[in-house]
Amino acid sequence: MKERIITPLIPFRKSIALTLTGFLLACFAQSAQSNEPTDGVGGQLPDVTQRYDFNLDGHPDFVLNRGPATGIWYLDSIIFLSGALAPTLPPFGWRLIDAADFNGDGHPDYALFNNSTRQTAIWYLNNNVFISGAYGPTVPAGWALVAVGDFNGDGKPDYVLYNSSTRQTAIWYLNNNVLVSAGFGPTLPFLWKIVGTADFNLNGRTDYLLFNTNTGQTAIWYMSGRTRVGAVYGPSVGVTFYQLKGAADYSGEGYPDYILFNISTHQTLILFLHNNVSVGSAFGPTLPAEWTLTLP
Ligand SMILES: [Ca+2]
Ligand SMILES: [Ca+2]
Ligand SMILES: [Ca+2]
Ligand SMILES: [Ca+2]
Repeated sequence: MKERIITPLIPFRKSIALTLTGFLLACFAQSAQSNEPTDGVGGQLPDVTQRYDFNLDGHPDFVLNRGPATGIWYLDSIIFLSGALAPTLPPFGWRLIDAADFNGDGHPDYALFNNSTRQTAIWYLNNNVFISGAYGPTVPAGWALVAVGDFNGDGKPDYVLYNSSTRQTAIWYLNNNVLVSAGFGPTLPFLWKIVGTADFNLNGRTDYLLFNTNTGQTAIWYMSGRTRVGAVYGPSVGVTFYQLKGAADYSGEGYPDYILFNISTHQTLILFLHNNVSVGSAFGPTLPAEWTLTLP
């Protein structure tokens, strides 16, 4: 049974020992600080466009899902160009959490998380086509993979983990699918959750995008590595009609924008931002009835 579940993930590498050892070492010893970015590497801008640009035309796209099926909607800014089916996720607890280029071939890949086993996996894609899969580290009990972003400026996506009991975050620094080191990030306030990551103030450091599930308020936590160095409110998006799905630069001027999805009408809405300030909005395409927006 299990073999059948993991078939799409072969070849894979399991590294549970490395996972737990690395996590504990990093969490209980401060030596992991050596992995923090320095000013010397701070000038390298994370490519927020490429994160979700599946056909490599310079424009971020949408990832949709209908149950385990996924699809890509190719956009030119907020204009729908075409759609294509993408790989179907495995059964039994696997979810698509985020996308980024893990193996450095220029193509965004899927980051998957299994709610039951807490196993992570990377699905390497060429545009919308599944190439191969590999297991990433398994996260400890109580933790979940909630987002992906490059937090130490090495150009390689890292995991953002969240513990819903303690509301603590952690960053797991990866080399492709392999855990290199780990450390705690800031603890979220009650009722706030991480929606995604992006560099909102364009200082070359990846930031947290937070959402208050009670009030619909958004906030950006400016990060330096896994240290919070500032916090500002973004626009409130409410809790009634639109879900905040994530952020990427859809207007093409560099600043990440909010992507919202209306769960009733399936309309998408883009809030254009300059840093944390809303400078306009526009409707994007409306998704078909059975499909929901997954990414960004
Ligand atoms: Ca890739
Ligand atoms: Ca990294
Ligand atoms: Ca930043
Ligand atoms: Ca923008």
